[in-house]
Amino acid sequence: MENIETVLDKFSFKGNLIDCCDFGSGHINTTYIVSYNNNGDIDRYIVQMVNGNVFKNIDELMDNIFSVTSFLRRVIKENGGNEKRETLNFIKTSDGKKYYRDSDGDCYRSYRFVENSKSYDSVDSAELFQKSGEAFGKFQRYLSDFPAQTLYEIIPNFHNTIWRYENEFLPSVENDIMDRAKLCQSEIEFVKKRKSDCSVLVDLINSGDLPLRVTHNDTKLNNVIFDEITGEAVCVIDLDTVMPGLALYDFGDSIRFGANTCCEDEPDTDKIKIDLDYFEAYARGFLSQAGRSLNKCEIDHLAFASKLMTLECGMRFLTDYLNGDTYFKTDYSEHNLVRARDQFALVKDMELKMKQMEKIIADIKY
Ligand code: ADP
Ligand code: GN1
Ligand code: MG
Repeated sequence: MENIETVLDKFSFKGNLIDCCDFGSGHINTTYIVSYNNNGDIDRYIVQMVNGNVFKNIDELMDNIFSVTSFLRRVIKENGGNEKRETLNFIKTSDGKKYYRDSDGDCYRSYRFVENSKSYDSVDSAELFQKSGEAFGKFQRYLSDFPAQTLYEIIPNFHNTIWRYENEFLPSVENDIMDRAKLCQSEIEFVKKRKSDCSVLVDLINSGDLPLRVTHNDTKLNNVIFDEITGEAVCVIDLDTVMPGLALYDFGDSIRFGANTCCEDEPDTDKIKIDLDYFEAYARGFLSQAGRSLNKCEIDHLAFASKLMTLECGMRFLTDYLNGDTYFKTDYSEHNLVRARDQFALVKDMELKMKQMEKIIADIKY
């Protein structure tokens, strides 16, 4: 990794660099916020080193992001919005490239920081969560005419849960390269007992009941930014995994993260529950924007998808723990195991409340 100032010199930022700090709390990329004094105006940019272990083809990744954001800019303008705030605006390098590859092979990209905005790592009110549901629902609606076949599948099988079970989870248990399986037998069994859940959505795609749409695929609350002054959702960020997918993945992953009463690495699993008020608030927000374009099979599986995305994410954390923490950023050696346990505690609570979750969805008018 080159010195960050050497990297910044490759972009066409105007003015003098006054500050560069680590930023954000994503599990994948390394994010900085940089400030430039441009004749007395302070211009701020996000600069990110893209995780090359996760994203193998940066050209395809950046092509996807540039085509999606240009499409969104047009639709936002047509709908009377502000395209400078409501989608990411990327900055090319001084030699006109979409990213900079340094001498070690690490890749960096940059976009304008949306001023007076913030992201949240946990939900602090049902109202905030409802707004994030509106933002992701609108994101999907705005991309409904995007030609999906022109997008690269950046991480194949990203939410193909049964594929992850068979090709990632089971091999990690069998190979047990860190000799950690003995420390998580009950968690391994928890996943194995739910194998039949893993194929439900994939089977419905194959039978033609669930349509592929252009989806975000990583709809954590901290991938939406909010206006610091008005409190309204401004923009959906972290576009690395925008690909053809299911509306159910986007809905379920948001619930997994935001309707949990605790954060993703709460040490006390007894505190972990699904908050049904938050579940309802998000569903209202999401359906108010995207509901009319969804079919009955999609609506009928919203509650189940919330449980499945939680199970899948827990399985991914557990797989990474067994593989020696090579995918997600971790702060301590048990971090991925703690995260996996939390997801499974949430799955258990959703299983208890599944009927109530289904009724909440059935009662929403949109
Ligand atoms: P990762 O793939 O690592 O999650 P993100 O693109 O989501 O990377 O960025 C990491 C974090 O940085 C986000 O979760 C968010 O908290 C923060 N972030 C990124 N861009 C902005 C922005 N324009 N305004 C506020 N926060 C931002
Ligand atoms: C990662 O990049 P971030 O932190 O928004 C991961 C998601 C997981 C999430 C779990 C590309 O999201 O799939 O659900 O962590 N992103 C990728 O917190 O794998
Ligand atoms: Mg993120």
